[in-house]
Amino acid sequence: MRCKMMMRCPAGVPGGWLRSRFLQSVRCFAAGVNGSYQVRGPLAQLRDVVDVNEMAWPSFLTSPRTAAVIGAPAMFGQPLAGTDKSPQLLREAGLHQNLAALGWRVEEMGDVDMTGPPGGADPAAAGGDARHSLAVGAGCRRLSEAVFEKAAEGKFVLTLGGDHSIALGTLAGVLRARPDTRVLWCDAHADINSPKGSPSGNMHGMPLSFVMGLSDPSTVRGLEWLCETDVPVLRPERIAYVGLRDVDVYERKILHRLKQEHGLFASTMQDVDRLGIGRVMELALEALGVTGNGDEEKGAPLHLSFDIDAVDPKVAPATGTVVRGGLNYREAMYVAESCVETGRLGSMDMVEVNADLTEPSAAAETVQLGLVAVASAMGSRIL
Ligand SMILES: [Mn+2]
Repeated sequence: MRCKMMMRCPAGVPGGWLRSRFLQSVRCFAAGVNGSYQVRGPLAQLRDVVDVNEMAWPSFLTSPRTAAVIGAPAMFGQPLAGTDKSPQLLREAGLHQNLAALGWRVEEMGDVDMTGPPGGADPAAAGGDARHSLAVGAGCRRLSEAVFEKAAEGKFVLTLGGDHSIALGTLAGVLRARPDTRVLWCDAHADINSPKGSPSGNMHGMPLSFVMGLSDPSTVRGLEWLCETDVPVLRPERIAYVGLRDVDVYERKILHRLKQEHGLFASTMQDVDRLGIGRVMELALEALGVTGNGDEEKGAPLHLSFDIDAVDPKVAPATGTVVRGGLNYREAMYVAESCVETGRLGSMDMVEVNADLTEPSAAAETVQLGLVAVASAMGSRIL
């Protein structure tokens, strides 16, 4: 041992004794685990701990805990091509592996056909009040069936958009299977336009108007099915907004009325500024009646509709309707984490990722953000 040569004994200390103590500790360190790493008492029991991370999951999810992954490659709810590619991009970036690592059995359902009825051009595409309503309606009808089936089987339903018009299908399906469902809408936009009130006619800004019965689906070509199935209307007190910062004139009027008269919870980025995301989420989940009290038998199911444009464009640049001043990275994760911590989360949409709109590296970052937000909502924890 080289350290032996470097030993200098202070005056009065027997050199041989000190040397032997020193060498003993060096040997002990080099050997790694030996007698001095023995712990006794309660600490010793920790050596047998393999999983300290088990969360409370809703009782309506069956065992073994299974995630049904449904692709909804929709692009007709808005004018930019590219949203149709994101289900595949999210899968290729490692979605299944992430979910498996979190303890989920993954049931991949593939992509639902989100195109219009066969037979040529969609008449509503020309600039009607609800653009491409035949395609959006037909796709969402198929999607609602797929979501209903998997939710009714007791699976966690994860739907990968697509633009946000797909929420018309996911909410119709999940509400039919779990009628008490509450909805956390994380978005820069309110998506509650009526066809007449919408400045653009893009249906990704309208899903809530139909699901909440504020617009009559029977008057829109392609959406008639929504009146014919036994889908309960989503009541205003059962939806909470987080992340709002770009609201159209008609939407503002509707939101004011719904807030004042019907108990709708609509928080904006200003609320996040003032209260912090922690308090905003506490208030949102309280308003929905899904506070995390740890009692999984109590409380209603929760659905998280996560529009990637809720996140600031610096963090999530690859999306179609970017608005500055959004949630930062941690705030976005916090939204997802606090939803799953209620023990009531049973379904989620991840929408509006459009990798065609930016440089590849920025697109990959946005896809990655979507992936991490999904993992956070499905049980990924820092500790
Ligand atoms: Mn949206």
